[in-house]
Amino acid sequence: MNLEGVEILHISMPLVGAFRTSFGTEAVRDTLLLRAVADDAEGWGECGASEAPLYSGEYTQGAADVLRRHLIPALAGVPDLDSHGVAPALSRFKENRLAKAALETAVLDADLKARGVPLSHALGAVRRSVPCGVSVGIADSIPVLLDAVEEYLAAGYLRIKLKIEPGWDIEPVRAVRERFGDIMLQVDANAGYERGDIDHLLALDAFDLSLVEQPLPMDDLLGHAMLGRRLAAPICLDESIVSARAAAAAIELSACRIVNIKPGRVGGYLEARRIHDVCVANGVPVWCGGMLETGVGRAANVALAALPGFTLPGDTSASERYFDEDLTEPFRLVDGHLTVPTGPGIGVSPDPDILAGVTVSREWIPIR
Ligand code: OSB
Ligand code: MG
Repeated sequence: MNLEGVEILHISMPLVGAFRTSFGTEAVRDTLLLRAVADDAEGWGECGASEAPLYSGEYTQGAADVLRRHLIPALAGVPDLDSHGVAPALSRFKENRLAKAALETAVLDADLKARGVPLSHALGAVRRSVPCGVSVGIADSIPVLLDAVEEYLAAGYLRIKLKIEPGWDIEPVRAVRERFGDIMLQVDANAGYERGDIDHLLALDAFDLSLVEQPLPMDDLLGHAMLGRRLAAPICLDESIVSARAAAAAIELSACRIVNIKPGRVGGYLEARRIHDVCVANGVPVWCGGMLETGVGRAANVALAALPGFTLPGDTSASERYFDEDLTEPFRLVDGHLTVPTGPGIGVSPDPDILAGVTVSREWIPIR
């Protein structure tokens, strides 16, 4: 493909409700969209970064900076560039996976749109719709939490994930289990605990959880293995799994029995696919995580979630769980599922008028 340049759009979209996790509260989706322009098509990629570096070391303005100074210019002069050439062209730059993923996805979308191939098909999807869960933030009180969970169950979500942190764990989980009975229930600590909390975390085993996501720091695979020897619920890793190599190591070390695959966190959909393959080969179930994406990122996540190893419901929730007005045709929950887009590439593009209304700034980076 002949790539002419990439536009960096900084967007700001209010969330329908503030989303609180152990690392902070997000009330606005503040991130980047990238528009890759080739001579025969254009493609879109959404960055997983937020305004502050709280989930990982990346943040929106930092991602914009590394993209404009280093990553986008590095695509110049790559012979016969296609989506598979993006990661190798960027590999000498360390880390910055959320930024790299956004760029690779924009190029991949342009490439697939030019060839008329849906992303789901390119990745090897086997499903037309995917089962969906919902991630429920830390609430001000248990009654407020129970109301939120009740609403999501009424909407049809197939499993509930509760965000936990020290001081908001056993009691909210107990309250949800007692009130709603035999639902599929899991928790996510976003690395909010330490090894000294292991005895405390074992109390979660009273509630028949489907999994406990990333209780310990991202670099503590050994701690997760130690906890995993004592906890009955399977440990699922999110932040720790930054690559297929990390996934293979975590599995070999028994640091997890389930993996949350977030394409942004691992540098893109092609690496996400490799992690899926590593997990399938080892009998490890995977599910698709989320970063509060707009319809642009959601479309691609839903395509990934249609691969055969994604046997658990993902954090691929409907548009209305995040935004009053999404950038694309809204994703709607039907019997607890979202439909996999069938159009070329990611199958969607942002509505130009809606996009204009949420765009804070835009910058064109030519590739010469
Ligand atoms: O840890 O899975 C996480 C959102 C932002 C950052 C990290 C996480 C999350 C979520 C929400 O849990 C997932 C979603 O609905 O997009
Ligand atoms: Mg998580």
